[in-house]
Amino acid sequence: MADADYLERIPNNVDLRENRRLLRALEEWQPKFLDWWAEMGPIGFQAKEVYLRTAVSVDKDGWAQFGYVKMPEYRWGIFLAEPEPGRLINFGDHQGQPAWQEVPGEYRGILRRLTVTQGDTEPASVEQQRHLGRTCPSLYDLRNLFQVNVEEGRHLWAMVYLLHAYFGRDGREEAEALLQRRSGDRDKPRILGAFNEKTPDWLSYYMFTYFTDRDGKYQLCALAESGFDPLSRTCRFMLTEEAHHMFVGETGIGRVVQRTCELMREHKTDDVRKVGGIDLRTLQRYLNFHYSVSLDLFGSEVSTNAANFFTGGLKGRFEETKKEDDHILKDATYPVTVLEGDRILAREAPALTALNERLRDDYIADCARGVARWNQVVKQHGIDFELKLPHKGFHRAIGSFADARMSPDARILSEAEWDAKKDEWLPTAEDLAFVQSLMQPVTERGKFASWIAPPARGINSQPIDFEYVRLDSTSEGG
Ligand code: BYC
Repeated sequence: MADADYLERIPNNVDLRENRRLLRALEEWQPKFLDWWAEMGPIGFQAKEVYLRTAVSVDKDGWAQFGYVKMPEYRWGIFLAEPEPGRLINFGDHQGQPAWQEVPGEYRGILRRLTVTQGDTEPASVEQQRHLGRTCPSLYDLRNLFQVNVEEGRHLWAMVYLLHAYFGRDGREEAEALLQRRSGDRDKPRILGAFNEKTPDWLSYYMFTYFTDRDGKYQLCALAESGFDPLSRTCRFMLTEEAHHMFVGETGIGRVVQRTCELMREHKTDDVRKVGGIDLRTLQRYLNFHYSVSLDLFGSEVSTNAANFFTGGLKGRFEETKKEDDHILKDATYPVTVLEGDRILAREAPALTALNERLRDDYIADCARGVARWNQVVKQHGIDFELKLPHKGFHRAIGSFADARMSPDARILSEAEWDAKKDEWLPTAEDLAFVQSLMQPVTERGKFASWIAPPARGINSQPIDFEYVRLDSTSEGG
């Protein structure tokens, strides 16, 4: 195992120096990545010093270092978790065989597709968030946004490394294409639905980092089980960074809930819009939207792709090795929620084809835990309101519920009923305009916008009023 080579042009712990061909290929890709970052990365602030965490090794303690960095100078590197000597394939038809260090020929196509699909989400999210810096609610939040952005950039590097190192010419072409697709572009959109949606305001951003980044966690956990060892090790290290992204989402929404409740109490009103807050019903509508588009990211309830990924040993279940079954699942079943006519039924399906649904169910249970924590805040303020996850069939575009019209509490509706009610359940143009009207930048140290409470603590033990972004570090406009 090579030590982390932090001083190289491309920091890495994969011994790049010893593999001249790969090094050259990645060094050719690097300026294209930087061009993409300049064109599609955060607008403004590129010349400002930001207090960022950079991955410098894969040690559990001390894998990152904090310091002021200008984003284009961030050390995007390639880091894989330490290899586990003697690691085996733990599930599917190849169970018990040594994990693959090279791509098995028979799975080349599927593995490439999985790698590309994962890789595509990373630049997509940076593109979606590129306008947000200008309306930040505080320097603390601005820094967190940029931290997430540069790390998504690093996650793109992680997938591009795999494509270049293991998939030859096809891989190099895919790596180019990852820089050419654009979130929301009609002609060359990003691959998965949620990554073509807009993230127009900071409430959407927190919802995205809570719900959509959490899909990232579950997909990465499933890929970390892969029998293709380089993919597994890459995903394991990405998960260490991913935790912060979900923290930004959970605490972000929690702070909005907190502020809203404070305003409700202080002004004795539910209508906190008048006093510069975001009312709980609007929060619920945003939640409904982001949760439902994130549920789509798990694919159809019944999927032969998912069965093939598993049987081939390429993508496992969440916490595969902790499960006590045969890890082959040929005889097992799993209850899948589907729509038949206008009835919602739980049907036992073959466990192999139900793997998307199973991962989605693990994800739903995790989402519910954060919602319960936000509801605690509401309760502590003595307010009678509960945020809820809608039914998993609500507002879906993929799978059994894709063509259905359904209320959040799972009533099947006619088109006319849906049209009459949908504005109660999903953000309206007016909601978006109102939230947008609150998005006035707050960049004074230690100050926060009216609609969000300060965090409980700062980053890396720094005080809350720390200068997380040095806005006067150059003369470039913000
Ligand atoms: N939108 O059998 P099906 C993250 C396609 S997020 C559009 O139902 P399958 C991050 C599907 O591709 C994690 N298309 O599903 C978060 C297939 O197309 P083809 C990203 C969709 O294949 C925040 C067809 O429908 N990682 O890291 O079992 C910030 C039938 O597919 C969608 C991964 O997703 C959709 N929502 O599973 C930054 C892991 N859903 O083949 C980053 C890698 C399905 O007919 N990807 N389709 O052309 C996978 O494991 C699988 O591709 C999926 C879909 C789970 C996405």
